[in-house]
Amino acid sequence: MGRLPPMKHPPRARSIAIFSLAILLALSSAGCDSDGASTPSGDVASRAQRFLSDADGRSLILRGMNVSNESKGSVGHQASISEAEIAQMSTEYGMRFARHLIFWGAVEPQQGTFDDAYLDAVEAKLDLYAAHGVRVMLDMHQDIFSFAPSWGNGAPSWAVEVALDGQLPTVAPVASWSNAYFDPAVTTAFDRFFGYSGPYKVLQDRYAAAWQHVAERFRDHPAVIGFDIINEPFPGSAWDPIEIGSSGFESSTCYTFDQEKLGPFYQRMIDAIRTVDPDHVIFYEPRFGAPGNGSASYLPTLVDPRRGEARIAYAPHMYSVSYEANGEYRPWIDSSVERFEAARAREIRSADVPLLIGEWGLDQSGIGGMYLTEKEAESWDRLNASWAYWSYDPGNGPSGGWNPFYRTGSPTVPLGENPNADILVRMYPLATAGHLDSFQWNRATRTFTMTFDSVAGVTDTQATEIFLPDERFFPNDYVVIVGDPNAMTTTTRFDDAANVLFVDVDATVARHVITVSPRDYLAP
Ligand code: IDC
Repeated sequence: MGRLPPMKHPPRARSIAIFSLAILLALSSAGCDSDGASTPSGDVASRAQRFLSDADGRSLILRGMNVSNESKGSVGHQASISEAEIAQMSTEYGMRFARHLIFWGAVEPQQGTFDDAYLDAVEAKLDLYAAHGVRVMLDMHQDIFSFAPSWGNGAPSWAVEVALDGQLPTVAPVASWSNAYFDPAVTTAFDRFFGYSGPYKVLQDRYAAAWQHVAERFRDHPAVIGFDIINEPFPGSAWDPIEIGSSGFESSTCYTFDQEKLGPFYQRMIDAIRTVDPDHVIFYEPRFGAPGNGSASYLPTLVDPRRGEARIAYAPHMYSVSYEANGEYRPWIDSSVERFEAARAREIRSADVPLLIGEWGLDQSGIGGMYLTEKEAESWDRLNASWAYWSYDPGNGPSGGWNPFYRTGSPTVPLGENPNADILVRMYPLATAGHLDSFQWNRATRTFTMTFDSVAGVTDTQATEIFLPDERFFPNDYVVIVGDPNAMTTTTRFDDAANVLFVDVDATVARHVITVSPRDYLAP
């Protein structure tokens, strides 16, 4: 064990690497167990977890916010997040990722006509993210299918007219926004969108064209790492209410929806995007509904037609139905977090894709809100998941419902913190120079631990970067312990301006353990 004091170094220039996925399959037994016996083909348990990675081959964990809910209804559908806010989010809170909302209805307001002024404004925001080391996934958002009057957001009104044979029906007001999915017009629009047949084929064909336009426009932008094909695809008339609360069952009508409608839709979109952009990561989500509360997704494995290894990643959402309905915690909510964790772990193993929780969040003011927030955050750490919290809308003030941050009006410290910020701001490995095995942030003891394995060509040339807001977590200093047998060759340096700890380990050692703790906790 070697104990290394933190060393202060001048900030290192940060650049956004061109994104690539490293091949990180377990090299060990390749089809054989330790006795040399063959394991059944398709056994994915022995496969190492796949991560998003940077151009240097380091495993990335992306953490940040959905930006933003307000753009659903703001003028020009733009987010108001400022450069000062982005800067504070990145350096002070470690939010170096944005799931940035865009909308089909804003991209293609008239059939066949793209609004490039809209995309210019999106690009201006992307420039700000890039300047502050924030990576971005563009999310083609929708709720309740469309921007058509009284519907929700997403598709242009013309698409509703196509889906409903020239009509533009209104959607009846509902107590809770997502109940509008069950409006007959909305259900029919989704059936026809995902049905991909007859005169309704044009819906997916135009959606693909819109994605091609967006991908072509932003494929060279340094902030952009990938594209989230569609937000929360609703199964339409295949919706199965019995599934909620279960782990999922294959006789559900949603099984057929996933297999025969949603899977082929995703494959069509992947194939379309790949004609203009071979490199960015394409993210897909399970259907809206039960999977978000812990049930299985039945999606087929998607194929990436690009040359080289696949760059497809999984971006599911988690919202406890019970907490949403009751506005407070109930003990059985724990089991939906556990089912969610198990289902997602199984699905990423079987599809062999990286995991990013694209949305999660709740109203912290309900009883048990903080407890549930922490329960989920710890689950994401156990899954080695990237995430984006819902959402970045810092307008609600210090008592603010879901928001961890609110606007103070100060130009120097533009954001103030709500109580849940204390859970959302965590230590985590930004980039691991090797294959990440596990990591954990213990808020009570302020102790961070990570374990990773050496990867040739990465561990020997790159440093591991850990988000470490030293003044926030360690007012009395901290201690870094690198648990390599040969720790004398380990060096650390700390970028004070960026709040990043760099650790160089000895690449000849197979496995590395790094612990960061308060100095007075470990070294009195
Ligand atoms: C919610 C917003 C809310 C808005 C509603 C409909 O918080 O103000 O009225 O959308 O546009 C999702 C959606 C996401 C939701 C979020 C929280 O992807 O758009 O935002 N949520 O309800 N799925 C499950 C939850």
